[in-house]
Amino acid sequence: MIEVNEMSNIIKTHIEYNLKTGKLKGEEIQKSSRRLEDVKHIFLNQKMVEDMDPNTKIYEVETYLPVEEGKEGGLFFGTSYVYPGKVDHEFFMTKGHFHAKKDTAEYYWCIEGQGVLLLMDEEENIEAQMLEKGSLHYIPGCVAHRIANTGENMLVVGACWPSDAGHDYKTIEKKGFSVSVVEEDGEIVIRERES
Ligand code: PAN
Ligand code: ZN
Repeated sequence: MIEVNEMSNIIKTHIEYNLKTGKLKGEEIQKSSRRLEDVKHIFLNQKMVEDMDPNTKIYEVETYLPVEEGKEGGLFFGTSYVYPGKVDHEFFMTKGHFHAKKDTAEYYWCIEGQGVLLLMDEEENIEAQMLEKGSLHYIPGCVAHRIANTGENMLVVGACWPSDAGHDYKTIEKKGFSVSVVEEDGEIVIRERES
């Protein structure tokens, strides 16, 4: 291998991205986790939620935010890990959101696992895309997005989005998604929500 001359101005970046696992490493990487008690309202069967351990892990996110949140022209990067599991028939999933600056897009790609990406526009039209290792997903602006883990192992999804996009969780908290990702007779089904 050709060695890098120490006097050259080639620098190493201080962020590592594991291409196999999606893991981000480095001092600037932020981590957050969502347990059942943090996201309990997203699930249909609230009675079942009450019977489960509130500490059940639902998902974790690692983010690299190299510029200030809200700055125009920058990009953010992240890896989301959704645990396998269900509340009643409904698969574990992320809260989901529109971007606060509505017309901002995002890329998702599936690193590991199996799942469904739910996309919902402002008229509540739904598109469900299959997440499987290597799948790439372009999420247009003004479209809410949520991922559900329909497999038996961790679902790992990478993301890249504009640093001025922000997150609007309130609209989804109030209206919800118009469909759920559920298991029915051993099959994965996109079901209209009644409530
Ligand atoms: C992702 C999501 C991440 C967690 O990085 O923020 O998957 O989902 P919630 O934000 O819905 O809890 C993204 O879409 N950023 O814009
Ligand atoms: Zn987003």
